[in-house]
Amino acid sequence: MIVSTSKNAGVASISVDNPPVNALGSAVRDGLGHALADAADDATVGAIVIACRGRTFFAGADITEFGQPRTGLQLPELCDRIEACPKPVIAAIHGTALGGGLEVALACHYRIATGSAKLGLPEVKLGLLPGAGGTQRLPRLIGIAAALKIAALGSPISAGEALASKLIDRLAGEDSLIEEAAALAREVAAVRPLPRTSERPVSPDAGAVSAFRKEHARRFRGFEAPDAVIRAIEASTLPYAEGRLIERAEFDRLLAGAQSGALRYLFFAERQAAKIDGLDPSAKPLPLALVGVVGAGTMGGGIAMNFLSIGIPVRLVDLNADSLARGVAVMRKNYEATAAKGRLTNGQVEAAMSLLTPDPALAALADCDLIIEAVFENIEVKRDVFQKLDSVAKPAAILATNTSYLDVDVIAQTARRPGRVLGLHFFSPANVMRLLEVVRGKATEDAVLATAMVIARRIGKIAVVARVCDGFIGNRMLKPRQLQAIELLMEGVAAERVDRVITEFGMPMGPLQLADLAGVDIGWHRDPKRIETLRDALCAAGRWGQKTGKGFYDYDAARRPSPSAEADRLIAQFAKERGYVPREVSDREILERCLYPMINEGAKILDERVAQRASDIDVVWTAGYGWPSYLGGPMYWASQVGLRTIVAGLEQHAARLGPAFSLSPLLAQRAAAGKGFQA
Ligand code: 3H9
Repeated sequence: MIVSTSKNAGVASISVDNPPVNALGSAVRDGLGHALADAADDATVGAIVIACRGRTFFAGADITEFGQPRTGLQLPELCDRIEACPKPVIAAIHGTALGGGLEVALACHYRIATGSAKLGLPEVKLGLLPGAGGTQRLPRLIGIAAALKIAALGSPISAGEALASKLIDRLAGEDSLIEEAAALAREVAAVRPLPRTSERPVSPDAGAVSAFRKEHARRFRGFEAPDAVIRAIEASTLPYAEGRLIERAEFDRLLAGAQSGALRYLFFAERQAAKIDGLDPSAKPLPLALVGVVGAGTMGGGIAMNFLSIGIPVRLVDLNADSLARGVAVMRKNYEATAAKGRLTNGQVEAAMSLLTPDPALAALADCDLIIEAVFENIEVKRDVFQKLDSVAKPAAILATNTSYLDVDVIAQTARRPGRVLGLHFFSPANVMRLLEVVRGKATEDAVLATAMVIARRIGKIAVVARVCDGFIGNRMLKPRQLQAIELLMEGVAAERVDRVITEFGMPMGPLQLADLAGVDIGWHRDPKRIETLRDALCAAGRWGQKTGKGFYDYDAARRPSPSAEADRLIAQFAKERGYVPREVSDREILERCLYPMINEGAKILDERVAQRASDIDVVWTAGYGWPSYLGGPMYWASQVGLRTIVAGLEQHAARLGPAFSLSPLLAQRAAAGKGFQA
C-alpha cells in the first residue's frame, strides 16, 4: 500500500510509503486524493495528518514523469483539494520537503517538522519553477524577499529557519513527529476559519525584487528558470487565481524547453555517476577515521579542508617547514573568509582547525586510513613520495595521488600495495569545486574504489570514475580545445575574440584566459632559447600568465586583463616564421574548432572505456569545468546539435585540426546511424 490511513481518536493519519524519496508520482497523488476525500467524508474524523514513511517527506514531483503524458490527479489540483478540505490538514515533515513536497505542505493548513528537516523549492535547479502553487503560496506566508531566496536560488532552509520565518508552525522531536502532529491536529480540530494560505494577503516588494535580480545577475546568466520564478513570485501580488495561471503557464513553457531537458538529464547523470559498473557487490567500503595529506600547497590545503569541515582529523605533512606553516595559515584564512561571509561560525572555524595536525615528517602518517599526495606534478617526484609513503603507512591504508594527468599505474608500481592505490583528482580550489575524478588503476581493488565513492559523497563531491590515460576525462578533452585556441591565434584571430566566443557560448572563461590563470608555463621545458611552440615563445618572454602579470593578456595589480601589444607581436612573429598567413575566421568557425574536437576526444574516451558512460563525461564538464549545465554537458549538447553536424564540421576543419587529429570511429558510427551518445 503506497498510501494508507489509520484513524485514531478523531484524527485520520494518512501515511505515504513510496521509497526511496516519496516522490509524488501518479499513484501517490491518486492515493492521497482518495484518502483525503475519505477522511473529509468520515464524520468521526475531525482533523487529518499527512506524513511519509522512510527517510523523507515528499522530495517533490516524480521527475521521471516529466515529458510523459499526464495521468491521474495532477499535483496542482491535489494541493487545491488539500487546502479546500473542510477539516484541518496538518503536514508532518521529516527529512526533506522539497518542490512539490513543500507545495503539498504549503497547501496544508498547519505544518509541523522535526528539527533536522529541510524545506525547499529546488525546481529552479531542474530548469523549472514550482508549478503546484508554490510561487503563489510561499510569498503569502513568508513575504516576497524570503520567497525569492528559497525558490529562485533553490537552496533549502532548515526547520529552525522555517519556524523563524513562520513557514512552519511548530517543531517536533525527532522520534515523536507523528504523535506531536496528531496532538496538534486535535488541538486545532475545531478552530475556524481554517488558515488557508492562498487567502492571505501579500505586499508588493519591488525593491526586494530588483535588488535580488541585481545581486544574482552573474549566477543567473544564461539560465531561463530563475527569471520565470521571479516573475511568478511577483505575480503573487495579483489575485490568487490569476497568479496561479501565470505560474502554470511559466511551468509548462519551461517544462517543454531545452534547458529543463538538459538539467533534468544532469540530475540523473550525477546520480548515475556514483554507480560503478561491474563492481563486486560484496566489496565493502573501508573505514575512514584519519586522513593524511602530503603537500601543504594550495591543492593540499584545499583537499585537507574537505575532511576537516566534516569532522575528520587530518595530518598535513610538508617536508618544508615554511611551506607547512604558510599552508596552515592559508587554510585558516580561507575558513575565516567563509566565516566573514556568515557561512560558518567562529566556533566551526576553530573546530575544523583543531582537527588539523601539521607535521614536517612523513612518519606522522603511520596511522592514517587514507593518504592523499598533492606534491609537485612530476612523475619522479610522485614516485619518490609514494615509495616513502608505502613504507610509513599502515598496510591497510589507501594511497591516493592527486595527479591531474600522470600515469596512476606507474605511480602505483612504486608501492607494494598497488591494489590500494588510486587517483583522487581534485579541482582547484579543492575545498570548493564539486568534481572529483576517481582514477581507477589497473590493480585498484573494488573495495578501495567503493571507499573512494563513499568518501566523495561524505565530503560533498560528485565523483566520476575514470580509467588511466593522459589527462583522464576532463583534461584530456581540454587539450584539443586549447590547441585549437592557439592555432586560431596563429591564423590571426585575437585572443579576446576566441575567449568571447567561448564565454558567449556559456563557459565561465575562454581558453586563453584559462591558460593565463593555470600558468602558460605548465609543462614548459624552461629553456628560453628553445622555441618550438607559441607557448615556448611566450614563456621565453616571461609571459607565464597571471602569476607574472602577463601571458596572452596583460594584467594590472587587481589581475584585470587587457589586450597585450607584446603578446600580439610575439604571436604574429611566431606565426609568420611558421608560414601562417592571417585569414578571416567566423565566430562560428571559432566555436566549432574549439568544441567539436572536444566531442571527438570524448567519443574516444568512451570508446576506450576511460569513462563508463557519456553522461559521466557530461558530469565532469558541468561539475568541474564550468560547462553550462543548461546545455547538459558536451556529449549531451553534441547529441542535441546532431552528431552528423559535428562530424561534418570536423571534416570541414580537418586540415586545421593538426596532424594528431583523427576522427573517432565511435563518433562516426553513431553519426552514421543517426544516433546521439545516450544509449
Ligand atoms: C517538482 O516538484 C515540480 C513541482 O513543483 C510541480 C509539479 C507540477 N523524482 O539524490 P539521491 C531518485 S520537481 C524521481 O541519491 P539523497 C534518485 O534519482 C522536483 N526520482 O538521494 C535516486 O534514484 P537511484 C523537485 C527521484 O539521499 C534516488 O531517488 N524536487 C526524485 O542523496 C535517491 O536519490 C527535487 O528537485 C524525484 N523527485 O538525496 C528534489 N528525487 O537510486 C530532488 C530523487 O535510482 N531530489 N529521486 O539513483 C533530491 O534533491 C534528493 O534526491 C534528496 C535525497 C535530497 C531528496
